[in-house]
This record gives sequence, C-alpha cells and structure tokens, in this order.
Amino acid sequence: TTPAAGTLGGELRDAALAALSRIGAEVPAAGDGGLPVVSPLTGEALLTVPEAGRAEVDAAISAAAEAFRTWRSVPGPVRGGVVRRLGELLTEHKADLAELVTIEAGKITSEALGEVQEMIDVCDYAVGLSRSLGGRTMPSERPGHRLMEQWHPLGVVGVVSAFNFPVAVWSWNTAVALVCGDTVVWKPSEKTPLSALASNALLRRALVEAGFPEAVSTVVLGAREAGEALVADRQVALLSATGSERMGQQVAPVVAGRGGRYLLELGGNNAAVVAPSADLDLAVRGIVFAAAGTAGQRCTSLRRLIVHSSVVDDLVGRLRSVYAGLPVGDPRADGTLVGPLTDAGARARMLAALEEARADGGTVVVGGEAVDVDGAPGAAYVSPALVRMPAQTDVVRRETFAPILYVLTYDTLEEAIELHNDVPQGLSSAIFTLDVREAETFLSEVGSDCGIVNVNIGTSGAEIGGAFGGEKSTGGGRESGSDSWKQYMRRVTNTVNYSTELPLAQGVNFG
Ligand code: UN1
Repeated sequence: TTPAAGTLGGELRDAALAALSRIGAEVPAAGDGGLPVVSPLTGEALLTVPEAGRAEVDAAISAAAEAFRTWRSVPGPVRGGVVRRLGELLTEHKADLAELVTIEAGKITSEALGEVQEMIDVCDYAVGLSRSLGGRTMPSERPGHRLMEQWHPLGVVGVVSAFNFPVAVWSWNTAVALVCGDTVVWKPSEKTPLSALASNALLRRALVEAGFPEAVSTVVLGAREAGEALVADRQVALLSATGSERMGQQVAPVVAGRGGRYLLELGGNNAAVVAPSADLDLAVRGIVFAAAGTAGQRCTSLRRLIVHSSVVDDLVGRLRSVYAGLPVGDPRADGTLVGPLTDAGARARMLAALEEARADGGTVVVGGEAVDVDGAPGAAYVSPALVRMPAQTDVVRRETFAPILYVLTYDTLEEAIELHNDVPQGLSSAIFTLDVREAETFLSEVGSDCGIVNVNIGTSGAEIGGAFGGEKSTGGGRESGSDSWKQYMRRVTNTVNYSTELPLAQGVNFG
C-alpha cells in the first residue's frame, strides 16, 4: 500500500519522485518483498525499493573489482576531473538532494542543504588532492641507491553509512577513494535508499560523461544480509563503516580475520566543559546547536555538559529558556529547528533513557516529551531534554541517539577532564573558556581523549579539511581531510640501486 494522494505521505512521495526525476535517478521497481522507504515525517512507507541479497552484492563487488583494473591506471588528476564534475552536479542539484535528505532523514532544510554542501566541499578537497597525493624520499645509507615510497590505489572500498548523514559520509569516503584510484560499493542505511540512489546517479553521470565504467561506483540497497556480504568479501580491500558501537564490534573481527582493512566511525558521547570564564552567551548558542540540532542525531551531537559549579545555575537557567522556545515540527517549514526522530523506536529509547536518569536521581529541567505534530500522528517528534544529573551514571555513559543533554558539575579542571574522559566513546569534545591555560590543557595530552577537541565552539559541525573520527569505542578511524587519504591507498617502499656495486644494508657481508 502506498499513501493516498492528498495526504502528507502522498505529498512526500510525489516530492521525492519529482526530486529523483530532476536528478535523473531511476528508482528500480520492487518485486515481491523489497524495502519500504519510510519517511520519519509520517512514519509510513512512501514506496518500496528492491532489496539486494547476497548475490546482488557479490555481483556489485565483482564488477567493482573489474572496474578497478582500469580505474587504477587512470591518472590521478583525470580521476580528480570526475570528482570535480560530481561537485558541479551536486551544486546544480543541491536543493533536490537536500529535499530527499529531509524526507528520508528528517533534517531541517538548512541542515539538509548543509549536508549537501559538505559533499561539495569534500569534492573540492579531493580534486586538490588528486594533484598532490605523494610519497617521500628518504636518504639511503648506501651510495648510488635511492630510497623512496609510492602510494598506489588499494582496490574496492566498501562503504556502509548510517541514516543520520545519509549522503555526506559516503561522499567523504568516495570522493577521496576515487581520486586515490579505488572503486566503491556503497550500502547506505536501509532508511535512506532514495538519497543514495540520487547521489550515485550523479556520480555515475560524471563517470559516463568522461567515458569511464559506471561500476566504478555502485549502490546496493539492502539490510543486514547485504552489509554482511560486503564485510566478508575478500575483494573488499577497505571497509569503511559508520554506525553503532555494536555494529563496529561485529564488523572489525570479520574484516581483520580476512586480512582486510577497516575504518570505523562509531558512537560518540560528546561533552563540553563550561569553565567559569566562559562567554555564556556564545556558549549557549554553541551548546543548543550541538545538543538539539539534527534532533540530537549526529554522532557528534553534544550529550554531556560539564559545568563549573559557579556558573551552572546561570547556564542551566539560560538553556532552559532557549529549550522551552525551540520550534519542533515539520522540518520543511520555515522556522523549525527540531525535526522528527528517525522512528518510534528512537523515541521509545529516548523516553526510557530519561526514566533511567530520573531513577538515578536526575531532574528533567525542560523537554523530554513526545510532541504531536498536526497531520503526522505516526511521526516521532520530541522536545529536546535538558537533564541535571547528580553523577555520571550508566545512562549518561551510554550514547542515546536523541536530543538529551545531561548536565554535571565540577570544581577543578582536573575533575572536569576526569569526568569528560570517563566514558567508553572518544569522538568529539569542547571547552568553553577564555582562560588560555585551561584551553591549552584541554587540548593537550592530559586533556580530552577524543579525536576532535574544540575551543569555544560546540562538538558538532566539523569541516571536511580536518580528519574526522575518534578513539576508544568510537573505532579509531579518520575520514575526510588531513592525511586520511592514506588509508585508501597502499604504500610501497622502493630501493633503487643505480650504482655498479651491491652493498648490503646494515653492513652485512655475504660471500
Ligand atoms: C555523523 O554524525 O555521522 O561534524 C557525521 C559533524 C558533521 C558530520 C557528522 N560534519 O557534525
């Protein structure tokens, strides 16, 4: 059954199909079964797409492995040209793709546009990279010898992405992988297949225009079975997966066991320390975007506030009034700042976490309620919650993928750092302070143990030029900028002898 015309579901389905057709993406017809495409704006299925099983995934991987044999020898700057064209097509279809992201992931329009902008940015970055991927030369200990390294394409890269960044995470991996000479098979979240088909259709257009095989980049729509096939296949040289900590624990041993590489972006339980000297006006703005933005569904969302006892009442008071006025509702509407949670299960988990927090002695200061939005009884809207906690109990140490901000207090910076690092995850962190000693201590080796450490901005909204990822149960991977590209290539060390002698290294004498 599909939603009737005239209903919100019907409107969303028509809008999605129109955006797909402007982009030039075909939605294959589903036979029996298939995956329902459910919009969090209504909680109902808009349409059904075919589900890839093991055989389809195997075929996609084999085609990608075959395409790699030609793609790897295309000059880097020429590969960069394809990525440049992808960036142009994304620019042209920015609003169309953002609309699909809103319909499937529930993001407000500005954040959906921001996600597509992040894709465009990483294309720019990768184009530059395509002319600068390079190795080093090292002095040889032997006369007439040259010691150097080269970076070669790696092979097929498998990308598994989550619903909350349905297209940007693919683009960080794919734009970089393509200039590195790799081919890509992408299994998007089963919640966001249309955004994935649309993104890949643009890339395939760029490939075909330049005369390259489409199989350089393939999408497989599927659920667990499809993901498992990608993880297990020896032809997948690098598996880059974004998702839950549990998913990462299952994926890593399988990929390692077959000698593959993995790059994991798992949970975050990101905190901000608010010091006595903090500019509280600025801190409030940074905190609210990081904690309530994207309805708390970024892996970089702010989940814990560690506030100096001298400013905690003032800060909580200010946050309470901002939270009380946060517009929750249809993410397409002007003025909405908080869209729906991804599904009813996410809302149930949020409400259960709040119950647990209360049982631990916590107080919900504001929010934390289910919100009814007109015409969308099946959607899972909530008001973002601000919760004061007496201690960092189990519920605070877990990642609940919803807008809950737990507030803890501290008296010394040492104590704040201790609390900050005492969680399993290590993705993103921030300190709000005007004291240079505190800021530098937090950034130093005795400060935050995260992969991302910020000063006077929130934990989310990282730029693509830096390496993105985190430590501990977050998985240790780094994607996007800096030297993350190295994970998508294989390093080769070469020693070239251009002399007439054959001196052995380490002074070894052999006959
Ligand atoms: C994610 O939530 O999976 O730093 C990625 C950010 C974005 C990416 C988040 N640039 O919030």
